[in-house]
Amino acid sequence: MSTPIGSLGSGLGGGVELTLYNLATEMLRRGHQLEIVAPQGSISSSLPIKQIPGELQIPAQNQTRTEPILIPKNSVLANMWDYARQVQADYDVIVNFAYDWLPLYLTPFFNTPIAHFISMGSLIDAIDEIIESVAIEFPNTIGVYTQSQAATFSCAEQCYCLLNGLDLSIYQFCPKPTQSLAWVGRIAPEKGLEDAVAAAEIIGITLKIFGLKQDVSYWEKICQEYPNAPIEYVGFLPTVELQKELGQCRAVLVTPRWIEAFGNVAIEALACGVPLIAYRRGGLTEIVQEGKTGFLVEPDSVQGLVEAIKHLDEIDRQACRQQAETLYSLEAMGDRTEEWFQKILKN
Ligand code: HBI
Repeated sequence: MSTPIGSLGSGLGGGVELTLYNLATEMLRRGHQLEIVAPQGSISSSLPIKQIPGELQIPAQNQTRTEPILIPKNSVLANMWDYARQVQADYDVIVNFAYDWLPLYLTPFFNTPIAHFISMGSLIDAIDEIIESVAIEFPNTIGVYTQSQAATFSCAEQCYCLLNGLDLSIYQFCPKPTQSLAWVGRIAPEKGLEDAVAAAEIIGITLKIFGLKQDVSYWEKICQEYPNAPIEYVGFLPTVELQKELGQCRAVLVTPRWIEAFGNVAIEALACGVPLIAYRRGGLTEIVQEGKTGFLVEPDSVQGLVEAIKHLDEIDRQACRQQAETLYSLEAMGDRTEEWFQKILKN
């Protein structure tokens, strides 16, 4: 059951689109049958998709914490779950990828068990409340990316950590990098790009910037504030091109201002053998293996970034690729997911 904020392939669903796509691919490879239920316009060459019409849901991160739950007329979310109600007997488990109140509220009304994949930390009180009550009434049914994301809810101990998974065959290991550093992500204030630019200016190493200029005024402010910084805006690249460019970099700087549930960019970098220099914040604290595959830095400390860059030669790039293969392959993610489903079906 996909996210109701956009059709699959639109990118509106962010990281959770990738997680759903990778998990579905891996489950099919393992011989499971499945159908993806998603908003009208969702496309996929290889996956069975049931498209549902209706009004998209508002992104939860655009709402305030105390805002009431809003369901539009002809809600695609409601239509998706009415379809699920009708076909539920055909399935052993229903997997919910929506970060929304309705699917969680509907859990007791369904006969087929529902596995909820919660894709962000705590954002809205009414959603926190329903997550916590489902976690208690239906043990093991709340899945998250990381412990630090789970810790933003009161039911942290009841959450099952799935981490994330990538198709590693797309990512080529690069043993010999250029001198450049990298920063990857949506160019928006919560991603803290200005710190990476400031660090690049202090240390005098080129910083290659990959990603969508989502907030242009934010980008322009950085260019005005650091006119002499050695930065190169590469743009938003599709995965195959991104990994080729990213792999050539000495390290990637990950500077989130908010608790990121996971860090897709971080595991993509590891998959290419690129060490991580990241703020000690959110999911990144469970990805970076200190001193082995990168360095965790005091949050919001530009000096901390500069210090870490000076120690980069201590990191073995092969160890970075190895961590991705051990923890973030589709097989590893598939194992964790099957284990999760088994736990739920044993309830
Ligand atoms: N907001 N209401 C709502 N529902 C979602 O499923 C949702 C969202 N905001 C962001 C989002 N999903 C995903 O892009 C992130 O969880 C990755």
